[in-house]
Amino acid sequence: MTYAGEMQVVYSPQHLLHDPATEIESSTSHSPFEHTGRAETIKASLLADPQFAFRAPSDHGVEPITAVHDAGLVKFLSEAWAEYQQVVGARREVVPDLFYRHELRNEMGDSEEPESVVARLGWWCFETTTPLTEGTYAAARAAVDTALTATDVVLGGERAAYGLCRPPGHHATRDLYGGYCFFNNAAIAAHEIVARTGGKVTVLDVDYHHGNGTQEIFYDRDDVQYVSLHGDPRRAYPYFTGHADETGSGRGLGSTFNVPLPKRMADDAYISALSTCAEKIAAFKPTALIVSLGLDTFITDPIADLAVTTEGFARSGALLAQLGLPTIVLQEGGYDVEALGRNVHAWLTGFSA
Ligand code: SP5
Ligand code: ZN
Repeated sequence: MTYAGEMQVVYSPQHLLHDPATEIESSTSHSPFEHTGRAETIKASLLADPQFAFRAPSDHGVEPITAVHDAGLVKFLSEAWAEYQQVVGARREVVPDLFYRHELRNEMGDSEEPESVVARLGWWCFETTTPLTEGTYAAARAAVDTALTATDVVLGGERAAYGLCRPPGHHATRDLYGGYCFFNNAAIAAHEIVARTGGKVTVLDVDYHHGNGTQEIFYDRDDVQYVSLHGDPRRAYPYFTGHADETGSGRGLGSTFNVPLPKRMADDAYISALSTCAEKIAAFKPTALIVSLGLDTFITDPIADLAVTTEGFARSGALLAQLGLPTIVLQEGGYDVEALGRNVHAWLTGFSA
């Protein structure tokens, strides 16, 4: 049976293979905010509604990833956990002890990628909250395949598709992983659409946190627009990017648009900011839209400070549907797990209504 407003959902149980037990954050080691239960509660919420048709991702290989990321990052993530077990000792999960910073070698020239796995962790990772577990690489590859399969669905003629990506992607840069992200699912999908169709693409990032990775990957390009609204980096992770004066460089000048938001912003003001973003998108005239859908703007999210409600998510989806673009919605953050399933459901249902 098919339903009028049916939407394809791409989901893979492979995400369960990325299962860190701890996160080092705020100078403490605690159970991770980003955990397997997040994707499982979203899955359960959408499965309960026959409007959503589930499918598994298909294998797209590594080439779409290396089109966006340094091949060295892919190689490192494929081998680091196992190598660490051999060299350092048996560990459930692996985090860097130190990070490479260019200032360590001021006036000495830049370093090459080191050989030690401990040093390579600090070469490819930028922070401490993103542990590698035994199955992290397989899960991250499946998240990319999830994004690319949702992309196939939309390039095949569907109005929209949702990729239940986990781990998320928008903090991963060309060369670095972190912020719970390994491969930048949305950026890989956006580049793939440009490569396959020659059309322009917009990535609209509504996660609470600025998508520093997506911005960095497309900063000098004029074929992919990056639009983000997020907690002001003067108070919010990732702190070093996402200010309003970051607008792109070279050919990409004007193709990046950041809207930093104040604390406790609620639905009406949020929807007004989102409308401004929709106008920017319409002016760019993309052929497709990718939404990096974070629900951590929610009023009771444990690691954020905005005040969007479930109704605000439904209104957000409805507003963006008015752009009339083929749309691929990809899961990013959202950590109030009790509410996460119904918030994703509200957003997607608002879009489809
Ligand atoms: C994909 C995504 O949403 N990544 C977010 C990564 C944020 N990680 C660090 C968050 C630090 C929050 N500190 C708030 C303390 C609340 N106890
Ligand atoms: Zn986030």
